[in-house]
Amino acid sequence: MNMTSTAVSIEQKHYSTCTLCEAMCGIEVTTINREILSIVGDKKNPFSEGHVCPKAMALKDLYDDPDRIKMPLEKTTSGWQEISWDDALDKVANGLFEIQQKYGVESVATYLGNPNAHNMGSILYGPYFYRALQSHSRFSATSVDQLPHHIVSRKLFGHQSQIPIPDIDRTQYFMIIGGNPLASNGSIMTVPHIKRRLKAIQSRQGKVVVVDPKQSETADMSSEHYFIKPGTDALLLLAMINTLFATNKEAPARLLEFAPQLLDVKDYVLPYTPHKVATKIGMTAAQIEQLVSDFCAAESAVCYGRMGASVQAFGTLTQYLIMLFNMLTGNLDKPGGMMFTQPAADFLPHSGRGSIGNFHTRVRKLPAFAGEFPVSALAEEMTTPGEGQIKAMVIGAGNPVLTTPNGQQLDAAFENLDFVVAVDFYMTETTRHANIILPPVTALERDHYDIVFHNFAVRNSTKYSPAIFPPEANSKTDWQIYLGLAERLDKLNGLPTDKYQLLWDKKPTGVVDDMLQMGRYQHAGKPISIATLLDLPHGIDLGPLQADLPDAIFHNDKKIDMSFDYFMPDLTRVNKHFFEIDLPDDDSLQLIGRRHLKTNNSWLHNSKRMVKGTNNGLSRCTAQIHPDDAVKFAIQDKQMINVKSRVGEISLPAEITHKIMPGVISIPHGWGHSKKGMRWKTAEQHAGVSVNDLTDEMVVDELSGNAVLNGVPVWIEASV
Ligand SMILES: Nc1nc2c(c(=O)[nH]1)N[C@H]1C(S)=C(S)[C@@H](COP(=O)(O)OP(=O)(O)OC[C@H]3O[C@@H](n4cnc5c(=O)[nH]c(N)nc54)[C@H](O)[C@@H]3O)O[C@H]1N2
Ligand SMILES: Nc1nc2c(c(=O)[nH]1)N[C@H]1C(S)=C(S)[C@@H](COP(=O)(O)OP(=O)(O)OC[C@H]3O[C@@H](n4cnc5c(=O)[nH]c(N)nc54)[C@H](O)[C@@H]3O)O[C@H]1N2
Ligand code: SF4
Ligand SMILES: [Mo]
Repeated sequence: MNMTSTAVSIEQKHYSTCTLCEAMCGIEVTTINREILSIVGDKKNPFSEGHVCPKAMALKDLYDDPDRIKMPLEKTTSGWQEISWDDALDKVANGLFEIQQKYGVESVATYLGNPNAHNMGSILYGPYFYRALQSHSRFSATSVDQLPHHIVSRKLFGHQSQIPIPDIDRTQYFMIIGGNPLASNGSIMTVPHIKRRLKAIQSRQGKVVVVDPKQSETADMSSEHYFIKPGTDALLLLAMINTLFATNKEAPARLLEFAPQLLDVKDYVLPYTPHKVATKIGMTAAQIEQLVSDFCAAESAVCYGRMGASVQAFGTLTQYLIMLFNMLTGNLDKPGGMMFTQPAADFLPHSGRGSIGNFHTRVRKLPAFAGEFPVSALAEEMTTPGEGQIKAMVIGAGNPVLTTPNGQQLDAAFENLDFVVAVDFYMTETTRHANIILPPVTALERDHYDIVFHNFAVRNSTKYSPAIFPPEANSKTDWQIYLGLAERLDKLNGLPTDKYQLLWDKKPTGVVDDMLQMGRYQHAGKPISIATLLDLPHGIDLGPLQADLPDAIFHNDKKIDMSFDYFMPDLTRVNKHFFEIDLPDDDSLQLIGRRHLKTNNSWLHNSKRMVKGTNNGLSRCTAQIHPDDAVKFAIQDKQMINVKSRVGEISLPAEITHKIMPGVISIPHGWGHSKKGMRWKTAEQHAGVSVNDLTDEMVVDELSGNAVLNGVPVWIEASV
């Protein structure tokens, strides 16, 4: 395409994929020259069939955003200065190298944020950079999120990413514990048009059952909703499994062949009768028994747990018990149950299976998983002197000041560092600490294949989306930034750099092409390749999920490793927490999180389209409390309240609603754009406050080191 100003303007349609959440919606993007005119759902996309949510248009807003950084910036005594890419990459590589020379390799740490998972360039070429850095000081958003799922899959099935997915289109009973897919559009369950699919379950006489301390949007449309006290899901699952055995409903069917010790679970769950746990969790014994009975009576059923179930004090045990419950009822690897996907480009054989606890953090001795430390330990690793202290950080696509526990502390800890680099196109609460910002292009300007999310999809499918614009002079993608830094670092370290030319030439797309051609699917008699997908721009449907045991198991003996020795000792902690310590009957509330359809963690608030709209005259950043608690603490609707925790205090408007369980308070994350020195004007006008100024970095799920963002004790009072 001729891009000069004298060129004739031609309107073009491109078929691409939205990368904002996990749903992988196909989009039709209409452009003229380098302008995006519109983004609508791609009706011919066989996977998403035209569905998009309001966020799809945010891709245009990101692309057009005048606040977006397009050239590298260096912080100088006279403010931020634009510098050339070569200069910036040289300065970053030299800066990191010098710190490592002075303080050792571990003194340079990295934090990877959520958007990396949606970015094939970062996934495939980012690792060359981490290897070149040679530092074990690695952190990511995994430990404020899905870490428990990885550990459970690593242990049971032998690979951290071999996570089974609800077979939503064929199930007759869908139990959702701590997920709100109507707002999140699904997570570890790539599923466009969730609402239609949940309704379809109900119209085929199936049930959608939600267990959540909030009557969420998903609970609103469910067949049944049960309130549960935050952080008590492990007890519910223990009692559900107890009931299975007590009523002789365990029916593992063919799974015993792959998990011969499965029925030994019985001994561990004996003490946890529904009567014993009922008041602790806020449900009745009869309700628990009925849930189990209904689940077992359904032709197919699946129990699925997400954020609310994972990012809490017993998140890892909860996810493990969820998997056991699915197995004991014969619903793993069965249509309508939890199933493994069969991706076309399978990265699992080419990626680390996930090492557990090989090393520990320096200060608090929290375990690493898959080479990453829990992010709850990041600030103390920056501020505690001694060998291995973090002196420099590279932040890639993350905003941990707003998204990780005790954000204020982390914000202050950044001031201690000698050198900070951010790979990001916004100047955020976190990236404002950088010495140099390296801004990549936005999603639609780079080639895209969903390496991760095709693996978690509710149907097998494949699709490749080339960048909708040719690269602009002076623009770089994430992978070009990472590879440029890796090559420079290897050179500085005196290591051979011959491999790089091959990598530059191959590009991440070439790697995906290899994976596709090595894969299990053919199209028109030939292995699927990038060329096939370029000819079929809407993608290819590869059918429903297939039974995949024992092939899906990565352990050498092709058996599911029950790993009782690893998970069950955590029952001691459960007993202590719930049954041995008399909790003082204080006035604390339990803090939980929530998402809104028009947010994406911390970074879509600079789109006017995403922040506009009213919530009864309130911003979206409110504290939802039950009317009983409003009376107890003399709080009026919309009144400003102070919310305090061990680590901090925030003030925000109260929103009084019956939709929240008494004793619980719900505050969304990703807000709090009121610090000095950011450059996102719209976000700053809709600042809100950061709930992670309340969450506590010292309280973790001890089995995994995962943060506890749900079930945090807080105290409230009306602001004076
Ligand atoms: N209290 C509470 N806290 C939470 C949660 C919660 O439920 N409650 N949820 C947690 C969860 S699940 C997650 S995943 C984390 C997310 O936590 P983070 O990943 O730390 O934060 P994000 O807000 O996703 O920030 C993403 C950053 O990446 C930048 N970015 C976007 N696209 C790209 C790109 O293509 N390349 C590059 N280089 N940068 C890009 C954005 O500008 C933004 O600055 O938050 C967690 N925090
Ligand atoms: N619109 C939008 N979509 C998103 C995101 C976003 O920020 N905005 N973020 C994306 C990311 S990074 C992720 S990880 C996914 C997350 O997707 P989901 O896992 O669906 O997360 P949430 O929407 O936060 O829903 C969590 C639910 O758990 C409930 N809950 C809280 N504590 C507990 C508890 O102790 N027990 C139980 N049973 N329930 C509890 C909450 O009330 C809430 O309804 O969403 C993704 N999609
Ligand atoms: S549901 Fe997710 S993938 Fe689909 S349009 Fe919305 S943000 Fe994009
Ligand atoms: Mo997440």
